[in-house]
Amino acid sequence: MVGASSLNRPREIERASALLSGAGRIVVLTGAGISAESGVPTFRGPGGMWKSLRPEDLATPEAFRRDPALVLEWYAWRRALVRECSPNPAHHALARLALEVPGRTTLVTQNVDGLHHRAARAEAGTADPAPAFPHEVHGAIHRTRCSRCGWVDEDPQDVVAPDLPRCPRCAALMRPDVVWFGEMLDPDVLGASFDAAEAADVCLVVGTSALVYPAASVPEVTLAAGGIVIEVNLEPTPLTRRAEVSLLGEAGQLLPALTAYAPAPRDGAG
Ligand code: BJW
Ligand code: ZN
Repeated sequence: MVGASSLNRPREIERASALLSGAGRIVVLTGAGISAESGVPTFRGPGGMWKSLRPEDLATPEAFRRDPALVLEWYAWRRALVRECSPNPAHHALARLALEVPGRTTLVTQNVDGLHHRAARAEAGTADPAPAFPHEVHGAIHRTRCSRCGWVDEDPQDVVAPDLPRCPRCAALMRPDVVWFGEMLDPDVLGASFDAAEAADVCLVVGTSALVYPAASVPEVTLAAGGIVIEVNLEPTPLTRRAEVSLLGEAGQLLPALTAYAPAPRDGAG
């Protein structure tokens, strides 16, 4: 397996593009890096949120029990930040890829920012372009859910302490509808993601440090089933040595180039 350097990038882009164009099925796993060019901070690496903040203070159920106001304020800040951001060319390229042959490409994202959804609606010109909506394995920041009964609020108000938001059904505290460390992922969402990974000839992995499990297993499932991995990242990750092609660079530049080919509809897709 050959990792590309920035020196051989043009040929490697061509090779990756040919592999994508020839694939019967594709699964795409995205992480925070795909939204970095939209202005959404990543978690790890230079400028990442975990450089100045501790995940155990903000992204665990224990942190929420200990200091719900602190956790809710952090999420309110992030929700406001995301509202001001827009999908970038990488989100748009993936939306087009998923829409061009319905059923061929499955998007799986660890991101909670909703930018894939916004790109999908813009590319499709409809409110519900289902094939281009990703499986959001870590939830969605714009929703809240009851910490006790699970009731979901699709359009919550940002409530500032001391009036913390409470469930209209059982009065327990509402929390972000995201997956924190130590919590289980939704088995249906994770199962659908692994099914797509297993069926895929190519797993395209974009902008993730590939450190957080079980999401990081998505490319591993494709590899175990005999498929290949194409990786797009600013820097090498633990996955890089197992990638057929590793492209080092910005997702917003590389993805439009990678996906700009005429796809051949394949038997069995759809
Ligand atoms: C660019 C770019 C540009 C920048 N272009 N690229 C197996 C082994 C070891 C540990 C575990 C394991 N299984 C489970 C665990 C524990 C834990 C885990 O994985 N820990 C590891 C960190 C060690 N996992 C869990 O706890 C999960 N739950 C679970 O396993 O339940 C079962 C269980 C329960 C109890 C006991 C035992 C088992 C849940 C994980 C939930 C993660 N939650 C978060 C927060 C979500 C909500 C929120 O956003 O607030 O999810 S943490 C954070 O990390 C967030 C992300 O989705 C996730 C992944 O981060 P991501 O997307 O990879 O971002 P970065 O910042 O790490 O990387 C960005 C990358 O982009 C970098 O590589 C850059 O180079 C690149 N980049 N700009 C291209 N322009
Ligand atoms: Zn409730």
